[in-house]
Amino acid sequence: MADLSILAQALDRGDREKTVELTKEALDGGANPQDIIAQGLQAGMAAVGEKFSSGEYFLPDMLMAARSMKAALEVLQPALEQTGIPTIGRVVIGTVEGDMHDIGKNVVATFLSGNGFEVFDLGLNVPVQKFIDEVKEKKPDILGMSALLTTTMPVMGKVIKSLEEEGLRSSLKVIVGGAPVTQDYANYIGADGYAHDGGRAVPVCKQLLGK
Ligand code: B1M
Repeated sequence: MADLSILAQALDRGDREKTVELTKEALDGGANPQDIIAQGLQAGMAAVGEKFSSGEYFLPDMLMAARSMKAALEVLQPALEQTGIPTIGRVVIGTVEGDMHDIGKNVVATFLSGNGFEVFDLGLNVPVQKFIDEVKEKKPDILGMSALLTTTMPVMGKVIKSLEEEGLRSSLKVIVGGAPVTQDYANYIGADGYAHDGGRAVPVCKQLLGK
């Protein structure tokens, strides 16, 4: 079994080539893609975040780690996307306005589409009005919002308020997530669901739709 802590270290160093190589090795060696993400890639990212907080790392270090993670996720994507599963429900998802973090949101979107959801990914830095417009147009069963900054978390509440004002709130379920988001915060802003990570987003979304 692959030692995923070595993968975490390669990502922490921002070594894209090694991160991709070790991800391929782990996958070929039979490791579960979800474990590769959680114990390898996400663990490496957590170390990067801590070093950024302590002043050991700077913005370029975070960017190098982000690029390494994106490249590794591309390797994992086919394994995460099973085929032939009937559509369970339609999801519109995005990272809220002011927030340029999209890696976690991409992981959640990949997990959902790999588990039978039809996913419309609006990308990052999505304005409140864009969420509303897309809900009107795509008529999703679920709206998913991601926020990685304490300063952008409140935007998720603003979107929920706008949905209410537009008379759209009762027609869909809302799930929120992102590193600083908690179940308590989700309850506070009136979301229907919260997931700590991409793997858990799948059962939460299924449960929200009674599946
Ligand atoms: Co930034 N950043 N960053 N950053 N960055 C954090 C978030 C930070 C915690 C680092 C730190 O200080 N320790 C900190 C936030 C502090 C705070 O608000 N409390 C921070 C900061 C301060 C900043 C800047 C302000 C830095 C600066 O400019 N001085 C700046 C802000 C830019 C902006 O958004 N306006 C900034 C910029 C960046 C980069 C652009 C360099 C890069 C992002 C690149 C990208 O995403 N394309 C970056 C990175 C990489 C990070 C860290 C290191 C890693 C984030 C990540 O990708 N994690 C991060 C530290 C950390 O989180 N430990 C940090 C891996 C990812 C798989 O996990 O995103 O948590 P995560 O997603 C998980 C779960 O959260 C959950 O499932 C995902 C998959 O399992 N989840 C959901 C996420 N969304 C969900 C939605 C759901 C359900 C679950 O339902 C819809």
